[in-house]
Amino acid sequence: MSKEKEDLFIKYSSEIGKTILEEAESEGVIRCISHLDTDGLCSAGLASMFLLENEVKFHLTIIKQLTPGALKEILREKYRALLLLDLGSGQLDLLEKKLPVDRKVFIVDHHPPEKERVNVNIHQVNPYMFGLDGSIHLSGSGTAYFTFKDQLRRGEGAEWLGIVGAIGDQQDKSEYSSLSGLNSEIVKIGIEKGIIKEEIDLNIFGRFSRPLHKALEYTFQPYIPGISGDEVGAVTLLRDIGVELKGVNGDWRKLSDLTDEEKKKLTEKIIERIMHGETFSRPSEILAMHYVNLKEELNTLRDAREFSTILNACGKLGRPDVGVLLCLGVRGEIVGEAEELLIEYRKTLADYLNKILSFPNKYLVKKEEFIVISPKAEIRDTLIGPVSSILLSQLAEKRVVIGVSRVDEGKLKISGRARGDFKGKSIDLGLALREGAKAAKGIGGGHRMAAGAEIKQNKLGEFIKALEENIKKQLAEGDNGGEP
Ligand SMILES: [Mn+2]
Repeated sequence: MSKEKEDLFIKYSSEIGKTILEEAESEGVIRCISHLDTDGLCSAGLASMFLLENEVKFHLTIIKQLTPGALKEILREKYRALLLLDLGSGQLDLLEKKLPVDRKVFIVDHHPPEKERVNVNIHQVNPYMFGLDGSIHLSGSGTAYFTFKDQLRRGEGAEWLGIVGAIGDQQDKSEYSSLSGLNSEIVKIGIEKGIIKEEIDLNIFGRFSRPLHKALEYTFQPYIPGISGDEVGAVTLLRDIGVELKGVNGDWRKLSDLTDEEKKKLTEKIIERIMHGETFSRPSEILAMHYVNLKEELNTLRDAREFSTILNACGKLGRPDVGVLLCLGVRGEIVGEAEELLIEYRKTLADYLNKILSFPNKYLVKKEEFIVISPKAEIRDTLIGPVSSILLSQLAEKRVVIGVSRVDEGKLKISGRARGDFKGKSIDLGLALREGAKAAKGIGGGHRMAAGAEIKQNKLGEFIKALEENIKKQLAEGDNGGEP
């Protein structure tokens, strides 16, 4: 049944891709707008690849959100064809209201569409239109992949970008953190073409690229007590189990340099630590499905999770241009810039976490079902999402973390993260944030496990109250035989 839906989606997306190309060619240029996260950057990379290979001019901008203000500015320009990537489906009302009759918009997105029918100048590709779940089975870049793939002449690395985008949006929710649905269809095509390899290995960042003790120190998902964020702890653990830190040539050893025997010992030790620690991480999280780009020569860019993190750092630190160039296969100096951004990004996240966890009474507000990071923590708005994610992975007792960050104009940006399953139940955080934001006269929504909102600063109390009510309501309904 779902196969049929998938086939219909694939056929439809390819048709829209053809229409986009025809429109862009007849206009001579197309205006592209994409979202500032890994998935958005991969989507932008795929769209750029599609337009470059077909020799169509385009003007690309990466934005945080399609707000009324942002749309107004875009529509002030003279471009008549617009291509929205990894955004737009949640702003259909706004687009319909504001779009002049002589403009056409193409939306290639995977967020839940605001409504089914749209006016004739708005063309939308979205897995939800075919009953497919855009929160786990296909990302924005996956949607872009199916939209553009039949119009690509070379399409080198197109599958890779579809996969990295899905990883960036945390759609790796199947066994061993693997991809599913149409995402795994992209993986299959990549494997057939000989550019992608799947492998199950320790779930550690920097398998090919980082000294092992450093890689362990930087692993936060799963959170390993005494090792995550603790270089000395990581070195001690390796010494204890007799793993040499340096190889015979004097270079730091990486996870990929370990013998099977060493890897086995390390895995056992890590599982032991997790089981005895008071974190939520499950021992099974220590293994993960890894997606490897066989055509990539650089170790730092070969693993999909690592590539995704680098792109994320580029976006979050204000250099989406570096990210898009990486997606397009540009190497050389750009790689150095990206690696510096990653270092800065990790350091900033670690500093924030340190700050929050050192003064929990000052920066965290504990509610029955969730925990709030107070705006007093002064976390940069582009980093509040990742900080919430990491905090959730470290707090055993909570199902939801709500991060609140101040932005300009007296507004608050809210970024929530929820566990898929907690004490046998799950909630829809997108719905909860939408309801919370509604009560606070703001906007909100998103996916089940990751969602966001924007409200005025003086409305935080009302927002939290409505959010709490909605979460409790969802949990109560879950008792009555609703979705587990
Ligand atoms: Mn996305």
